[in-house]
Amino acid sequence: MEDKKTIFSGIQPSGCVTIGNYLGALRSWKELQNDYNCYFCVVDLHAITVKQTPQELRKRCVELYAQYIACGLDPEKNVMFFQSHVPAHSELSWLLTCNTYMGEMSRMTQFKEKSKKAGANVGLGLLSYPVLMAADILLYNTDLVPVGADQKQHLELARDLAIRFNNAYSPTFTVPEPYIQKNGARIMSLQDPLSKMSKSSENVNAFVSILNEPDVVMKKFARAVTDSDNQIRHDIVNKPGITNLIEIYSACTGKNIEQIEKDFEFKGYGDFKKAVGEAVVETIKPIQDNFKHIMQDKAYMEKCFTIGAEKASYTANKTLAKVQRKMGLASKKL
Ligand code: AQP
Repeated sequence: MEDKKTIFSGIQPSGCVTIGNYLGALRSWKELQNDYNCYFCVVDLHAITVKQTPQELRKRCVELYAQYIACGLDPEKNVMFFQSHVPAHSELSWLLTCNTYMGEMSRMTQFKEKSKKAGANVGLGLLSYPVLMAADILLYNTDLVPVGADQKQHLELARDLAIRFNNAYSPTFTVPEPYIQKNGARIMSLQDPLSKMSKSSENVNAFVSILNEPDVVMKKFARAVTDSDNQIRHDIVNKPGITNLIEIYSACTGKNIEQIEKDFEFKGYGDFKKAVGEAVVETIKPIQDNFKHIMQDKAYMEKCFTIGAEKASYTANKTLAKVQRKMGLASKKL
């Protein structure tokens, strides 16, 4: 196990996992667990950068942990835990914040986008959250971070902070590299195919959750925004809606784009949307069965996330202690 490279990744419990999170992230994490030392975290501290209802958030945290297991992540092979159960994340985040410049935070694209939605009262957490993400990664001597295009800028910050700290004090952090996923699809919103599918979207027809019932999935695909020429052709510029559906169908069935275009050459959008819906229903059905089963065994989950937090804390606290010492914080022994 020691010779393997380390991977850290997490999803925020800001909603139920979508087919975007699954096809773009979780499904490939499942492949990684055999070849890497993996830390899979439910990043609940990230979710509170926007307003949450406490009871709902608490419920979503547990459900997300269960969804990790339902999607095939094995708590015995990986370190799987809740971010808030390992206080070193918040502590390192502050220490790194003191080594971060305002300018590098305010130019983050995701901050600019999310703060527009937040209006006049933009929370400070929304600005500083990439530093928390850097802390998440750097605590575990992470070699590789699986990232989608939208997270590249944040990983770049984690690298910059690691290099800056290593140069200012002495070599401490492993500088993480992006892990480019093999079949990492980027799934777009069903209502606005120019924006990515997001679990926290206000329009429930914009995303398909992995726990949606079959009839709900079929309806959402039937309502998916497309264009009017009725040709099933992959063309990201002129036909983003149908292109997104082709990508989803391809990710679920394993068929390539040319094959799909050929199979549906003489069919209309109605038939294709039905086929995509069915392929998604079939893909998520085993996950839903697993999820129901896991949610009935709370004792098992509790055992898994307690052990996960213990293992994570062991490594995280070692890194944190090193950083505290190097920065000159008060010693516990004289
Ligand atoms: N639409 C997507 N297609 C492919 N991959 C996606 N990911 C997210 N959306 C898509 C990948 O899922 C992982 C976890 O993401 P996250 O929950 O930490 O944050 P996010 O990227 O902001 O995901 P959401 O669903 O859009 O959450 P909200 O609505 O809260 O902002 C990441 O690996 C991401 O690349």
